[in-house]
Amino acid sequence: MKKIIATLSLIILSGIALKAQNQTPFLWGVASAAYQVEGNYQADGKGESKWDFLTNKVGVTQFIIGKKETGNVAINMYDRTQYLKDIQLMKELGVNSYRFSLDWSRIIPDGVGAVNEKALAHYDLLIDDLKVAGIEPVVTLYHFDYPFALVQKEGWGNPEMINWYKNYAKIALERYGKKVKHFITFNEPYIEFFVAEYLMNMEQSKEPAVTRFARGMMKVHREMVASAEVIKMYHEMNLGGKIGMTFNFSPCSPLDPNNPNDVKASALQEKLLNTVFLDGYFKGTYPKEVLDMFTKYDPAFLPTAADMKILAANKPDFLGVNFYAPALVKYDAAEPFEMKWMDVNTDKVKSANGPVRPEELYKFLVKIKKEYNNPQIMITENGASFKNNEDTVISGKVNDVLRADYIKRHIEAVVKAKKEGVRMIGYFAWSGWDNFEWVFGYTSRFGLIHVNFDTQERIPKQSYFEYQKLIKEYKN
Ligand code: IFM
Repeated sequence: MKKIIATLSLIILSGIALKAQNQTPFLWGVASAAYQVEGNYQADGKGESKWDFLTNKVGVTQFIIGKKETGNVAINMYDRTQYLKDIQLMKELGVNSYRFSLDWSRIIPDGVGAVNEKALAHYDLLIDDLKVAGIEPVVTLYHFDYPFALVQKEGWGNPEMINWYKNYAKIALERYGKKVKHFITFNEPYIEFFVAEYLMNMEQSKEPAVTRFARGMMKVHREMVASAEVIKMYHEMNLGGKIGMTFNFSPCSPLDPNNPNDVKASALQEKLLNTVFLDGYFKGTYPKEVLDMFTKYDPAFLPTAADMKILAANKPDFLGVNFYAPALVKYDAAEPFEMKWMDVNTDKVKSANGPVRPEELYKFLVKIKKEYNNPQIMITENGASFKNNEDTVISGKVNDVLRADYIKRHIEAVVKAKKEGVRMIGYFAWSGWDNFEWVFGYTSRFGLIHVNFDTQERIPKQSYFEYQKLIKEYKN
């Protein structure tokens, strides 16, 4: 009896202590995004989205993988019967949180007009179902996709987009703000505009690549401003949770440290890929070199003083870090900005996103701690897809040894950084399930759970069991 009372008091006391410090326990989770997993692309009055259009009408995957694939069915996670099974798989995995995104084109089908109650009710139920299972929802408001009606008005090329996004975000925050404790305003603006749009326009556009990159930066900048405004709105609502924005980061190093051209290219790429976002997000400034360069290539690139003031004044509660691989930078006069970094990988192991070097994640986290005043950091995505056949089902099992090893070593890097005082608040593996990988369609698998895209059958892979073990080991 005494023992039971002592244990109970300990539980209550640690609860009070966490509350007093306004802390939630460390979040161990898996991540996904609406267009990549939901399917059911016309259910409950959903409007057409940018990616519905790109996949169905433009056939964008054709340029990259030579065949047309869409997210029309994806992995069927809009369907409650399906997602309840997936919640069960998360429970068995041992995660205490799930990061997913809302689909703006479901909630406001034409982007700015009538609100679709059916879609709001769907996400309400999903959030409740997760909570019943003991899984905290971490909600991304925007992950690459938005209503097609707004694409027709130039999307982020139009300054009004900031207001349209704020209107949508307000509806979502008012509806879910009391039960969701972590929101993310945007996911990876760099990838959304530089890489995805660049890849998609490669064939058609006659403009030099550097100009297209610079135009992309103006759209990125608008998302940064929209994010800061929504952070302000959220703080004014006083809901007691946290809000941040997620960026993809790839710490840079020269491919050949003895080649001065590689060294110079790498220093510039570090600013373009990482510093520009960290400075913009935490300090409300952009590196001068980067500003000058974008203004040179796109004279319309003009962040105003008022924009920068909004960025500087509205501090996020945490930084969302998506880390896959560092960038090895090679000077190449023929490439945009005279450098190449994508597909540069001299390591033996080839992951789709670059070299597998968890120590670079550790160093990067420590660097943020030192240079940006030790902010709270959530690893909002970390994972890998390999160009081998480790995702093949053999006798009902998937032995993805490379992914299991990748997850293990990156978690160790996070734990090490945490021990050294980096304020880590969560780790999310990308992804829980194999899903629709944008321009690569269904050809690039990142899941801890294998999905048969024809039958929707799920098979937990070796990496799922490895993650399960690691969560148990590091939970406390
Ligand atoms: O699938 C994507 C995700 O949508 C954004 N971050 C990177 C993942 C893997 O490429």
